[in-house]
Amino acid sequence: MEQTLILLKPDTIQRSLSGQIINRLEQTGYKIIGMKFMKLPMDKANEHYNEHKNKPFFNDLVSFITSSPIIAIAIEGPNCVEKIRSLMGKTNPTDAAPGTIRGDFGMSLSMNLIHGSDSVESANRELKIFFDDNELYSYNKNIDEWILE
Ligand code: IDP
Ligand code: MG
Repeated sequence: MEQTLILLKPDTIQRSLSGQIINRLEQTGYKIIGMKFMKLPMDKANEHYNEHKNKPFFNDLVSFITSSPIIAIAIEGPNCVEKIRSLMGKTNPTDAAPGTIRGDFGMSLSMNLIHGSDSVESANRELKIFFDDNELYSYNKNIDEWILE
């Protein structure tokens, strides 16, 4: 069973879109196993976006993600890393397909609403930045027998 990290970025909270986006994540049947509302400290932002540290947009990216609160969400379910990425849509909302979160709600590359881990390895690394082990919950939902094979 895979797990992945999602961040609802500052623009999502500022635009009051958290509920609509969480609804899209939940209605897939994937299980929320952790969730935190937080203002991301600079050191965690640097660690999270470490792979981009040499890119020209790195400073703007870190400034943006630390500028206002975010919601960090841990999700669990089969193939959730890839599936959540496809639900999010392409990085630049102007390229993202209608029906995707970025395609439906976004217009700007820097304010593209949501982060999702891009591989199982990234997910495992990123989840540790945002959640301690005892902040991720394993639990059953009776409805799962109608969702999971
Ligand atoms: P992803 O969020 O779809 O995984 P990444 O390439 O990992 O995309 O980039 C991380 C974030 O950095 C993007 O979501 C976007 O907000 C921002 N970003 C990516 N490329 C650019 C760019 O060329 N200019 C400005 N911001 C960018
Ligand atoms: Mg990425």
